[in-house]
Amino acid sequence: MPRCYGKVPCRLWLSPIGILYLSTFWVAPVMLHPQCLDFKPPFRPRRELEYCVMYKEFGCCDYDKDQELMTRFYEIMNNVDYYGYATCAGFVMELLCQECSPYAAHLFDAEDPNTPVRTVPGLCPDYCSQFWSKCSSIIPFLSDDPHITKLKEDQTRLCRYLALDDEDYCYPHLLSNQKLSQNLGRVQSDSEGCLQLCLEEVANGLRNPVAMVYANDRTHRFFVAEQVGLVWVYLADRSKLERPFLNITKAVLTSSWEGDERGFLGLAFHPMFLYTGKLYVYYSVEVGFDERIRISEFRISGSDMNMVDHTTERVILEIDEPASNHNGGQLLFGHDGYLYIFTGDGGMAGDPFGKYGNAQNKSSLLGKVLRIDVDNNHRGPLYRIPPDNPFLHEQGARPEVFAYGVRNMWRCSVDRGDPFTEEGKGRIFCGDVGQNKFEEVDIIEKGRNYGWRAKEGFSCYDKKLCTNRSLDDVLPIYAYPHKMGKSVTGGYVYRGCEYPNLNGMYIFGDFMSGRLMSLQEDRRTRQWKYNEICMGKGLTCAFPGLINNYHPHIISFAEDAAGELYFMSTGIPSATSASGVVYKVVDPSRRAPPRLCHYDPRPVTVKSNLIKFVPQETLIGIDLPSINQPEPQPTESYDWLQELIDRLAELGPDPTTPSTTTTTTKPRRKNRRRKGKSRIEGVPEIQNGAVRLVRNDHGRSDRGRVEIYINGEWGTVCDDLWTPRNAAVVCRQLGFRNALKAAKNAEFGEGRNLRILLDDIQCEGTESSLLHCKHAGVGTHNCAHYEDAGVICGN
Ligand SMILES: *[C@@H]1O[C@H](CO)[C@@H](O)[C@H](O)[C@H]1NC(C)=O
Ligand SMILES: *[C@@H]1O[C@H](CO)[C@@H](O)[C@H](O)[C@H]1NC(C)=O
Ligand SMILES: *[C@@H]1O[C@H](CO)[C@@H](O)[C@H](O)[C@H]1NC(C)=O
Ligand SMILES: [Ca+2]
Repeated sequence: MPRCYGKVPCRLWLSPIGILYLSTFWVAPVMLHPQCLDFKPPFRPRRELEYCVMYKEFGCCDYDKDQELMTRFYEIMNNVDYYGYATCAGFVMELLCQECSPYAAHLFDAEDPNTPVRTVPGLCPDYCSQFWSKCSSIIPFLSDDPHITKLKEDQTRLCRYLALDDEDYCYPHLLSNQKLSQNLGRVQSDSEGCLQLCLEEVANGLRNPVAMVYANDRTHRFFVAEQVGLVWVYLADRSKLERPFLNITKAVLTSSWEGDERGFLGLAFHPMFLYTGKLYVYYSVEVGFDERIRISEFRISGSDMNMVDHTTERVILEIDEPASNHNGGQLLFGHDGYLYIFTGDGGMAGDPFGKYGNAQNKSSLLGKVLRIDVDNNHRGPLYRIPPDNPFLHEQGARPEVFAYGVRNMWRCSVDRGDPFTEEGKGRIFCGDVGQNKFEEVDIIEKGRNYGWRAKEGFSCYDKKLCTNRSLDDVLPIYAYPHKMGKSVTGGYVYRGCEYPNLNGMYIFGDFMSGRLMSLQEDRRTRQWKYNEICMGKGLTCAFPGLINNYHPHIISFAEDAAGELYFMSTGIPSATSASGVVYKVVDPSRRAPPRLCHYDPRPVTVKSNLIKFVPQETLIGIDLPSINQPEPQPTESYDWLQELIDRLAELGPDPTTPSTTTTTTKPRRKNRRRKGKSRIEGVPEIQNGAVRLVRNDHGRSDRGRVEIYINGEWGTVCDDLWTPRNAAVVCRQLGFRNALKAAKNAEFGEGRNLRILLDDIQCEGTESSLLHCKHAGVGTHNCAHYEDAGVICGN
């Protein structure tokens, strides 16, 4: 997990997301969006259209539909004589071909499922009267709508019936409507260049989902790993197997503390999994008194293809972790077939270990990209060193090292390359989490130095190392300052089939700010162009099944077997909170032509119960009834924003109607709803007595104000009678061995927006939580926040 320094920074998301919600609410431009009669975005047909050629570049018809319309045209025209043909053929063709218009759903009133779909597109009055005067005799052949048949003698009434409310959008006026035709088919962006995308919910109820991978065995299953050490199988239809694929919760070291970076962190299937049955996992363990990261190999069960044989674990590599943060966690197979392992620098702040830190020290496996060969390891060593590893012959260097100068790469991916030209194929992209100022995105190259701790992003961190001529580091392709986010989550270059506009776009995010971002390379200059990604405003995401909001803590990204892009985020970043959701990224402005992205999954034999997927999320901010509300001022206040968000959520459409424009309201409270309906049996929420360390500034995670969770709320602890023994209970609970200091007088800031929950605590030092020590009753105190207690922990 990326680092997250406790409550205060973890919660900052509410401001940016709140503003995002606000802008959907205040701006809410009721703009049309391109949509076909099948409720999906338009596309460029694969095969050239022969009839409705005006929509051959972009529209809603593929070749088959076009042929069908042409057949209909001839059927209709069979009923008229030569004169009728000469005057009406053009009209009939135009009317029929509007099914291919990118705005077909609008022209045929198909956007509102409460009204029947029109048989004739919405016509502008002038056009309608021309049509009527020349071709009224043809109307019965065009439409079987009894209403139209009835009105066909009455031009005024017929044309009123065929009109659309908004004259700019009727046929043919919409053709000359600049706003509708410009940028048609391209990703829409707002005035700030923020790309408007939408999401589809794919899975939910997950506890800190850290990874989602596929097995490369053509089953199109996806495997989602939770930080506690569980991996779940989902079938291509998104149903989930009740029995876990892998369960190593007993071995995995983690806690319920929000932002704990330890746990089950990574998972990679062998590229030839179908034949080898092998997969690799990366997790935190406690061995004696040491914390380590472990990379293990497992094999699939011989009798159940949806289950790992838990007896097959072989530990490939174990590395001591000097502190509980910065554990890296990415595993992946490169296109060279080798296993890449991304470790963190070992933790604390500023990579303090050794003379110049771990990351610059090639004798250490920490702060590195490692590369090993795990093929044919059934006999002999568990892994071999690839013969072209860069430091094989450098004295003192570990031969596993592939690249160095890494702080804590959180989420890396391999680019599949352009589907046609293969450009970019095999590149490895990573997000490297920063220290105090910058988050960065890197492309990993063999033998290179990624700069840490000499540099953080483009800037110097350790001045002395930074100015050393022999540093010879690679700069990031992009770095962003902490006002945009404080913990990068690396993503993927989109190479899927369904959304051609996104091809080549590197999409990534930030765990702390909830920001989604994109980079696109200018092929000429090789410069990477940045664009933020926003959720589509107004009606942009008003397609059935799409949503326009997500939980803010972006934990990880994923690609499915077909190359479509996903991300995972949660509302409460605790390994025990089942509020994680998997989202698929959708471009509402354009899709691939129908059937292009079709695949037939290899059958899966299922021996466990299947749990059908039930989406929980809804589109928000659409067609809000006008309400009288004072314009709110931006503020940091948690409760105020939460309330506004709740209120907006309550105005959202009822999730049970597939309506895109419905104004039905249904009360819902985001967090409450999620807590109430966790659908995984027996999932503990945060335990009573759980603690976390919080600092108002940005710093080490081994120290901070003590906050405790009791009966559904977080609160602070007073320092009356606060002793090293009390501190020891807290530190051990958080996975540290010792308490170095019992801090008093709000040394780590005041938790003013929380209640003071405990006072007069007296521990023996062996209790498992402060609740088990002597203390005044919960909530009973005679102290104030300037006495908030803190700790500094150590190992
Ligand atoms: C995982 O295994 C543990 C024992 O190691 C067991 O208590 C737990 O119920 C299992 N979880 C699931 C979801 O099967
Ligand atoms: C480099 O790392 C190794 C292994 O951890 C350690 O023994 C050595 O002292 C470090 N070197 C320096 C210069 O810090
Ligand atoms: C620069 O780095 C090299 C290699 O790490 C080291 O040998 C040298 O002493 C450094 N020079 C200075 C001036 O620190
Ligand atoms: Ca760097």
